[in-house]
Amino acid sequence: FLPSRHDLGLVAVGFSGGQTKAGVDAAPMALIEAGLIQQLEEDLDFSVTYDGQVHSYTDIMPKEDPDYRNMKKPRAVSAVTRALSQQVYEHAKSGKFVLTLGGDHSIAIGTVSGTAKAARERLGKEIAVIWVDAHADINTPETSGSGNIHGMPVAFLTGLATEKDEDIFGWIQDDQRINVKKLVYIGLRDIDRGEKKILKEHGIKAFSMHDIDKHGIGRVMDMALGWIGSDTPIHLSFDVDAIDPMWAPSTGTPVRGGLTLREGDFIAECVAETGSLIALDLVEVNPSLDIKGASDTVRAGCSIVRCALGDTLL
Ligand code: B3U
Ligand code: MN
Ligand code: MN
Repeated sequence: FLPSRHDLGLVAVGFSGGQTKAGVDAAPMALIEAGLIQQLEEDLDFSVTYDGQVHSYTDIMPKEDPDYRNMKKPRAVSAVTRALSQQVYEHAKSGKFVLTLGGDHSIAIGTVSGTAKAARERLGKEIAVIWVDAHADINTPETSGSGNIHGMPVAFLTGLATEKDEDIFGWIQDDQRINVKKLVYIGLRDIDRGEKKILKEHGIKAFSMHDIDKHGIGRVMDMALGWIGSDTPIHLSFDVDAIDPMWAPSTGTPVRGGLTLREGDFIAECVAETGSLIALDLVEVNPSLDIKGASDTVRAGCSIVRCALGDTLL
């Protein structure tokens, strides 16, 4: 069921509306300027389909966007993720691996819904999602303390949060959703009280930094991939803040005590090794924060992408 080994669809999403800090919209250009596309084409032999633009979706932005159910910019995030979902779906439906460069993590509402639907149609399968992050991003609008939608994408993708209004995520259909039992977290270390309750209640598989310290990243990856099982298409959603700020400081909500640079790459390598990876998101790189560390953060991002695409496997 693999996407044809070396066809890749790239979507660059310059969107920051899922949180309040400017600058995360500049990440796709920074990653591309660092040579990412060239590395994919020349070193990894991918044929890259890219429309050559960083999408900011200005033409579909709502004129007015007051808070709703505690969510900030709900109509903007909804409109952007709805359009992105269609872009990702089209790449995936045509059998391409889909690489999405964010943007803040709210964009995963678009990417995961797109691959979930395409995998059902093309492969007749439910996808698994590996969410690598310091945070669980599974707040519902009601449990969220911040109202920032980048802390809620998993709740909307699993159906734990729903909304009827088509302009506020009501467009998400069942075939675009994922199963909570096919979701695995790695790298968690900053989880809200309400999120902990949700993880427990729904028996969601999660490997925190504590688990990584206890078992080592090798065993954790065996357990994570064992939970998913073989023959399951995998969407990897990688928040750069999973990596310790020592290597990736330029991100909106850095949390100390994270993955080493190698542990981050190792996670991507292990997923690549399964041969089941169908899509990758790289999000939350913000080159305007911690300017000194911006080039390190961009380099870490490029490295994760290359590893997920099999660069470092023998
Ligand atoms: N859980 C908090 C903080 C947070 C989530 N994702 C990031 N930060 N990057 C929230 O706002 O929901
Ligand atoms: Mn995140
Ligand atoms: Mn995060």
